[in-house]
Amino acid sequence: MQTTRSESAFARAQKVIPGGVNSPVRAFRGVGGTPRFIERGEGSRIFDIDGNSYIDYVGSWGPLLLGHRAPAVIEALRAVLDSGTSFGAPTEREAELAELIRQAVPSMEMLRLVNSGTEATMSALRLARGFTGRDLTIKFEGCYHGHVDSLLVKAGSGMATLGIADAAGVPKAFAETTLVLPYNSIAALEQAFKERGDQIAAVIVEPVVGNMGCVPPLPGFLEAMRELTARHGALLIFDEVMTGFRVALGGAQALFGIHPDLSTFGKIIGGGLPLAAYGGRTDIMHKVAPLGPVYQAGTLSGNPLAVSAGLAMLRELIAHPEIYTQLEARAAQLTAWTPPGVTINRVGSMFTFFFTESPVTDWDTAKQCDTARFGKFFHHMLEQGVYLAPSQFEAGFVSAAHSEADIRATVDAARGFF
Ligand code: HOZ
Repeated sequence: MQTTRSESAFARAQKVIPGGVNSPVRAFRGVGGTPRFIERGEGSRIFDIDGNSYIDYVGSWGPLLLGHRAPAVIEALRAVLDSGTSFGAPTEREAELAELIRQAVPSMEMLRLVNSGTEATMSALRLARGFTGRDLTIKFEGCYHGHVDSLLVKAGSGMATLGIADAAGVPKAFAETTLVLPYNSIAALEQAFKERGDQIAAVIVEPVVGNMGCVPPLPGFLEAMRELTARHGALLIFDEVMTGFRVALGGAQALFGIHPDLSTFGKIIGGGLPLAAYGGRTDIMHKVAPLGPVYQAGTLSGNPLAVSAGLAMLRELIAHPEIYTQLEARAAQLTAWTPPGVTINRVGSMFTFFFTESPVTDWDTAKQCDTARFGKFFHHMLEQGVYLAPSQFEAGFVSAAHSEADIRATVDAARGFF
């Protein structure tokens, strides 16, 4: 496979951008080698600048549920370009997008649009503190909620990939406001609430983890979290940046029947453009400025391009619920075999091939994986024209653009490794 143009693009980028990339996992440090520089995408495929094509299971890290250049999204973007790119003043379509999100996710009684998942979780957390008058947050080891100072403690995604336990630059006092517990441990949650229940503002969780690879909640875990937070006057925040509109139209909260107080969304709701949201109970959202004292703002929030792409995406998903049946079928086809020495986790169209024989239910079990062997598998797949996330600790995503033939080709390529 020819990679000379990617190699020189990477060398050039490394001189002006840290690691040559604008988000760490893209640098291939978790698997070695040269990141492929991408020229374009179409449907289920991406094409690099050397002319290689790949079946893509990254999908821009989740947003592209309909695949690359979904016609509805591209048409909406073409149309909005004729009216301008940003006004810093309200537009009608922002309320329309908020209404569609609320229609699909009833716990989002009111919401605020922001630009990234990090912004959404940062704002939700500040709001939880402002509402409860408490400072502590519980998060779970291996969960990643963006690069929010106080949440960069034992975080997943790039932190796990690069082996950074606690990020430099985070004031100790901020990190100390976060209690980190093992994912899926009801006992640890009960203990934390027993000891400090009256100081805990919120529990924030990826209801299905995507950022240590795909790790589903064990039965009863989310239910216990809901019960304990309610009993102690703490808020439950579901970080659905990855799972929202992916594991079900109504997100993980619909799949598991849990009603959080606040939620964060991103990725899919922006249709591949920078857009995210936080929201939830009306009485809590009334604390956000200008209604209340919790301040949060943004010049590009509600940006016309991003909102138009998001609207087009959500209208498609709401009009075609059969997309979720197809996603389930394709992802099941992809994971309906047991490679030796591998445990496959999957929830809907999110999946991970963990290079361990033991079940993966939390960070302790995820980190037992043979990451060197994963790296070999990753490069084998790349050579075969399949683009997986370049880290053992990230989820893969099936899109509605993946055909049965794509999945068959992927399984055939993977079988060739074992
Ligand atoms: N942290 C993101 C996925 N969990 C990766 C973002 C990116 O590299 O674009």
